Amino acid sequence: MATNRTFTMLKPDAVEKGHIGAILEKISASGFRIVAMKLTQMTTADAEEFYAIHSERPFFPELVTYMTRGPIVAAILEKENAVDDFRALIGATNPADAAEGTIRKMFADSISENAVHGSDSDDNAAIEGAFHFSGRDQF
Ligand code: RTP
Ligand code: MG
Repeated sequence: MATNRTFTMLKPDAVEKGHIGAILEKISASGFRIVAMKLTQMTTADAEEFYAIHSERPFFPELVTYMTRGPIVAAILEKENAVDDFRALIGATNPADAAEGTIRKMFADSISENAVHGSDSDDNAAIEGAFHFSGRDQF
């Protein structure tokens, strides 16, 4: 597999609960290199654009409120097979279904507030990384 990139957000619930350090530790220990990273907060317009694919879903208003209620950590990560390996590391969308040892199993409480985002394809990783970071902020 070629070395490539994915995009993540540590979501407001994870930041509120003080889990930034523990989650980043797990990400680093799993072999991901941090290419870009910042603490930031999404506006309503940001969240509506970022999650536009879900705009017709019943949970969309709740998702936008959740994702904008406090700071997040946004980061671009690099590793062989980054997208698939990171989705495996975070676990299923619903932490109740997530495997033992995954980030969502360890740090998330519900399907709605599930601690972390991971891109679902190489194309989306590039789009989502560019949403949050200019080229000069990627290392
Ligand atoms: P993400 O995009 O954040 O990495 O999560 P995912 O691929 O595992 O799940 P996705 O289907 O893309 O859903 C995006 C986020 O919407 C919230 N959600 N709430 N209440 C619900 O039934 C529900 N379903 C999804 C979660 O925050 C989910 O991560
Ligand atoms: Mg998704």
